[in-house]
Amino acid sequence: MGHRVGKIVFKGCVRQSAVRSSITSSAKVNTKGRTASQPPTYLSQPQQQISCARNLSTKQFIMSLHMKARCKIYPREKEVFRCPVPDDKVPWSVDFLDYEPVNFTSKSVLSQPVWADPPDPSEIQAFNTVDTSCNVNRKTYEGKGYEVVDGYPRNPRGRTGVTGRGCLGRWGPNHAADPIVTRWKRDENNEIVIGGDGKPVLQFVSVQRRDNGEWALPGGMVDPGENRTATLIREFGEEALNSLEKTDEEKQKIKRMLTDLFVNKGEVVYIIKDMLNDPRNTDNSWMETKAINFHDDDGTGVGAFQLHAGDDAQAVQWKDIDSGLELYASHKDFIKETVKRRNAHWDSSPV
Ligand code: RP5
Repeated sequence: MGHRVGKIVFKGCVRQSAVRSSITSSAKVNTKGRTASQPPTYLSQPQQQISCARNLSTKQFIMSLHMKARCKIYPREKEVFRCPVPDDKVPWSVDFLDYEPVNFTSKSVLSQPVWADPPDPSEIQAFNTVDTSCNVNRKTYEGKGYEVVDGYPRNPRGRTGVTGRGCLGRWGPNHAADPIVTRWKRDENNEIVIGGDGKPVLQFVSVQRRDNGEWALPGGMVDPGENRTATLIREFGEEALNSLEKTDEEKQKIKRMLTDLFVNKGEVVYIIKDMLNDPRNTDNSWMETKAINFHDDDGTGVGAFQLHAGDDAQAVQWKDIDSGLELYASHKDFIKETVKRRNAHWDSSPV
């Protein structure tokens, strides 16, 4: 297949879409011949030129930028280097004539397992809606919807330096669900521990991801047709309680316990629906999630569960929450929001 160039009109200005090469299994070559294994020279990031193209203040704009989704080397691939995208060139509305994204879709995605779309996105007729042909939600949580340019969905948060799907299965949004399970930290006398800022310390269930060793929420991808509560129960059971290794009877018990927690008793504090700053994101494929906080106020419900890592998690623990946490993707933002809503300890440093 040859290269295609498209032009679309956006908010009154005309821009040229990125030239795309075809999506093939050897798709590690960019449009100007740089292979994915040749590291590009990194450009400086002229902060003063930051564009407020999304109608945000400069501060809001910088905060909304996805940094992890522009990481230098694509996750799990030693030889796939993203084309560097300076902050001011992230928005599609800003011209970036030298933009040379690497086109990469992993072999496992191209082999079209059940969780992946066909290699050619023109076979998908249902972007921005629920695709009833396969029960996949292709809607975004971001604004009114995403653009589809030359048949390819376009990442609403802007350029990432990679086209294709990387290691994500779906063109456009890939939906996940994340449980934020919290309790108060207690001392040996069962008293709630107070942090340096005079506020009670929260703990949350965190898993260490097997793929990169980063600590994260025990979330996972929503299967076709699955509702999010079912995803939360399945993922929490597999990653934080090792349900996959249990007997059928134990599995049923875990499922009942988690249904009780997530459906009947759980105190749902809030729900966040957001696009994630996930290192797997590309220009055409990205992660979105619904994160739900379940809080166990007296620590006798889920707070008393015996945690045991399983499946994609190599470790699990109740982690103390404070501003020093480093977590996968945008998970720290979700934790910070939880802290705010529960008026819990965050930062001990003097103001
Ligand atoms: C994150 O990746 C989501 O928030 C969710 O926690 C996770 C889903 O992907 P896998 O863990 O299934 O790889 O962006």
